[in-house]
Amino acid sequence: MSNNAKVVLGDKEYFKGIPKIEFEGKQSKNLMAFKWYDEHKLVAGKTMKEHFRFAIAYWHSFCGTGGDPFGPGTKNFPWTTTADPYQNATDKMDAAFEFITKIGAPFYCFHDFDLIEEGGNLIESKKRLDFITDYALEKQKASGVKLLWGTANLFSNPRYMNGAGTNPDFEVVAYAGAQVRNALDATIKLGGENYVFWGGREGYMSLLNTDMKRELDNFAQFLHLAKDYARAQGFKGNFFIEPKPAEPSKHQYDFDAATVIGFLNKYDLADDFKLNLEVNHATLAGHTFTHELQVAVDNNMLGSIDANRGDYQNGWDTDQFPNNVNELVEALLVLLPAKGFLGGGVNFDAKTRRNSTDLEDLFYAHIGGMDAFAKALLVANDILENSPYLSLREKRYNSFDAGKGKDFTEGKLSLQDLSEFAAQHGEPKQRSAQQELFENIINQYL
Ligand code: XLS
Ligand code: NI
Ligand code: NI
Repeated sequence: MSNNAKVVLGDKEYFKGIPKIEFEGKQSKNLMAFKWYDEHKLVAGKTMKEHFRFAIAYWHSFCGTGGDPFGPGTKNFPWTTTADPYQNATDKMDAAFEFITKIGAPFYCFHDFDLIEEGGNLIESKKRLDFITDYALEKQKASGVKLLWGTANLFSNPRYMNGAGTNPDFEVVAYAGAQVRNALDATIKLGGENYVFWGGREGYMSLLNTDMKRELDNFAQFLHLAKDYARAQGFKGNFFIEPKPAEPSKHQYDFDAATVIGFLNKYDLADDFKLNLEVNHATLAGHTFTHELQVAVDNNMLGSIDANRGDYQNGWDTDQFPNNVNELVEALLVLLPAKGFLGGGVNFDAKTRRNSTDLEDLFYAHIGGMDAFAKALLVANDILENSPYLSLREKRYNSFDAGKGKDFTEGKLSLQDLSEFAAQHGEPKQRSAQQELFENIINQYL
């Protein structure tokens, strides 16, 4: 069955010769087709489309031309050809919606100034955003593509070099507030389902010149103002904080899932704010992605994910497209039983390599990422439904299911009771954790 997306073009076709990408199955040799991602396929009661809610990241796919500290961009995007920011923004949006509808993703995500270049002052910036969001509204209507989340870029402009909401200077905090207000307006206008805060400069380069407590208190205050404003405008979606331990700052306050959950609870923000977890941010924090997912799920805080992967030999956010099915199976073994995201989906916060310079590469990258998730979903579901995986894990805890173990769980025992029990039973019998057996189950179902 063909996917539902309707290809929406502007005045011209940017990805010429590339048709709408269809599901053709594993036996297909067509490189421009899905082998595993069939948006209609039902898995554990939901279609693949509903499970993932895939979103395309505006910044990487349509803005980033591949510049790095050692050289300029390499990608000659045919939609950034004029000096007029308005024309550029319109062309870029035509290209974006052409791509999004050809790949068949139901959602997209943006930073305010991915859509259109920031103006010289707040008034001009607001005017530009009003213009481009009018156009985005038309494009969304024509295509059925929806906005998964919007956000404000509070890290690129030099004014934010010392932070935005955590800046030691109130003038900068206020400016950031104005920018967030406009980004919230844009998100709400476009029916955005969520709103993200990622704090690349909300942290420090040196603790010597930093009053961490004051910055965190201010940050919480800032988030409260943003939330109150959006709620007053009728925004019903979730706010997400996206943890990352470092880069560009030496230390970022939203270090990892556990740190952010502690922060949200401390400052009374946990009802409105959930987490947007990114794979490569987890690994930078010294965790597996699965660990971060589990922390979020266990705290009922899993809002959304930014899909990508890091490089195990590099210590930074390489934002490569996901392709490791084995690791994704482990992630889905956490996600599937959790029954989905709190409002979010799977956003490809990933970029093609600097030397992947063909327009086709953007398609291969997303096809690969979507297929990897789809295949992992099938495997994870098979494991959960047909293997002894869950029961083996439960069995490790069965001493708490009855008798004194159960009494302990229910708070019925004292430390004195534990002593008596231990005295009666003596040295506990050794019980294997069977790690290799658990690992084998994944390979068996791959
Ligand atoms: C950067 C972040 C960023 C957020 C949105 O590392 O992943 O892209 O997702 O601001
Ligand atoms: Ni991200
Ligand atoms: Ni990132």
